[in-house]
Amino acid sequence: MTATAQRARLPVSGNPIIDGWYADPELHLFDGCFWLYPTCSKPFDEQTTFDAFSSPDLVIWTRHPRILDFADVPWSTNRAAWAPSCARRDGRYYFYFSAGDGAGLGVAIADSPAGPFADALGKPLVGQYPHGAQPIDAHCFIDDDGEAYLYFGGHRRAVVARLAADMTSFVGDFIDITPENYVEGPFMLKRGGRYYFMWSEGNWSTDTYCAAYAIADSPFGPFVRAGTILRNDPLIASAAGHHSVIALPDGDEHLIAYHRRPLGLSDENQRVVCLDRMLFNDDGSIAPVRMTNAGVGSRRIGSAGRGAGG
Ligand code: FUB
Repeated sequence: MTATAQRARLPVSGNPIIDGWYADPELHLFDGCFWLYPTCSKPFDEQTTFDAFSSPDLVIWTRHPRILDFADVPWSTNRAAWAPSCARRDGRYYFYFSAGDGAGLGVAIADSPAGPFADALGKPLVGQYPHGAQPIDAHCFIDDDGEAYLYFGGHRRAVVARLAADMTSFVGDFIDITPENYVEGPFMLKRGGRYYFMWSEGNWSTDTYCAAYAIADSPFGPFVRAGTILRNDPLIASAAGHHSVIALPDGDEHLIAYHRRPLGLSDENQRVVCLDRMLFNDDGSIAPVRMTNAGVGSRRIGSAGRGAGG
């Protein structure tokens, strides 16, 4: 029985949640539908497109192929399509993506979360290495007051800048927010008025990969490393990292989407996308995530339900 067929029989997502090699998932809830934006995990020169996935319940996922194709993004160098981030503002969808292993971060726009996305600028949104941060792994965070921020950075440096209302330019300077041990994959979650900044550490192609976090009172930090939230489990999977988190509406339940390498495999691109619960301790700290094979329970959120990025 295929993984897809097995999932269809069960009221749980199962892990991995989708078939195929994918990594760096960013999970959203738009109008009651879950949307997943991952990297196609394959050799850099073959990474020329992005796929998205949608689900009404976290169990059955529909693939939306080629929501952005580097054939339509000439400055991309047509390789290394990595780690996208999607944000909605005023009914339009903004898709931030890495191109060319340092060629730049781009932004593309669509009227639907399924795309097709069109490159907005005809050039990188970020083409330099501010404070030494490689322009990869963008994450767009929209605060409760409507202000939008773009976090990004590889090569062990993280930066953030405020996005202008057009979502395709910046207001002010890039600020170096690099926490201890930071490598790549930044993500921001706001809970209880506090800013939980998260990132990946180690080497994504080995067992050293993991994810950690810090808490601050401002989206600009300062971010002091508070602990590890996701790491290998020799009984479940290795090289777990590069995650995103959504808060489900009506409660304080959080789901973490991340990639990991199935046990017994060693090719760096053999990465699969998984979902598990992320729990907070009473003092507001994040409990280490327990990776599972079952994943999370089926959820249906009414179309009024709006989660992260909604
Ligand atoms: O998937 C390509 C790269 O691997 C990402 O940009 C990194 O964060 C790492 O997950």
